[in-house]
Amino acid sequence: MTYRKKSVAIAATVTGAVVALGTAPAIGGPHAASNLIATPKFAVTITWSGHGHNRTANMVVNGPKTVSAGRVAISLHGIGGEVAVDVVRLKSGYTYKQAVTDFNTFGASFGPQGPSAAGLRALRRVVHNVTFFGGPDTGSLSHERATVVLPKAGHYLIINDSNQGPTGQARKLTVTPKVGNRATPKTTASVRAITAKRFRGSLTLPASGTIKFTNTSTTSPHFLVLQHVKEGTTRKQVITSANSNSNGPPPFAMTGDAAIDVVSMGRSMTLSYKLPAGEYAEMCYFPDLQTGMPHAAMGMVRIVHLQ
Ligand SMILES: [Cu+2]
Repeated sequence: MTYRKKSVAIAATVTGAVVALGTAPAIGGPHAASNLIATPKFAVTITWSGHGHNRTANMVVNGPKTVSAGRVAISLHGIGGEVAVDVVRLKSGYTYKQAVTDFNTFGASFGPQGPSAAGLRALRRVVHNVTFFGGPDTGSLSHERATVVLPKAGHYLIINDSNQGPTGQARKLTVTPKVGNRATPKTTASVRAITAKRFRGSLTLPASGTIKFTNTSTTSPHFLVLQHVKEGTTRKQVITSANSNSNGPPPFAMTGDAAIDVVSMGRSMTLSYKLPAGEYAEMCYFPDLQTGMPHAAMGMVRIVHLQ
């Protein structure tokens, strides 16, 4: 049972101006197969070791140091617990170290009344300075595959986001201008996160297959947790649980969850996974930029079925 309240997944985004530059991510254009170039592949293994406060997750990335702009594939293997990666780009003048500090400042600022004003400013600094292109989060699984789109040339980072937030470990990735088209993975369901902090899209998702996740919000990054729940569990029950302070798993939680790490506004990715069939709650725990409240507690929960 790995029901977790992800109140502090790292956030980030980009200014509207930069979003506007992103041409539509390669969504199934009719390209002749002969025009397609190979999709760069990264095999990422993250291993947990140690105990208690000394528990650390170490990331090893196998893959190219330089790729041309476009879609890249990430296969993620987690050993010893849930692991996550995200591909990010930082605004000039802002470092990954600053992002980690700001994120931890936000997380440490919670008191009985929620995060402090300084903590919320730190959260908004992260969101303002980091674009999250997404990545896989294994949840209860040990393997997941994802594809993310790196839209243009620049310096990117593959970050180890396994600690319910950034661990500080990152691998540099240089992206050169686009040189050709790459295949778009076949997906059989789609999930959209919208500005109103709700999920839209397919009500039936594959139990074993590939889904497309798009953040169409204009105001906030989002992520997606697919949590297996008992058949008949209502959206209201899940929202009530997200608002409670109890730490144990709620009575409706069942074994099996998979997740997508933070995705900035206007970005899209695919996730491939294998989970038990049944009823699931789609949830986002990204913190509200004004209050720090996790989106799920504000109603960002949707009931779907995997089959
Ligand atoms: Cu959200």
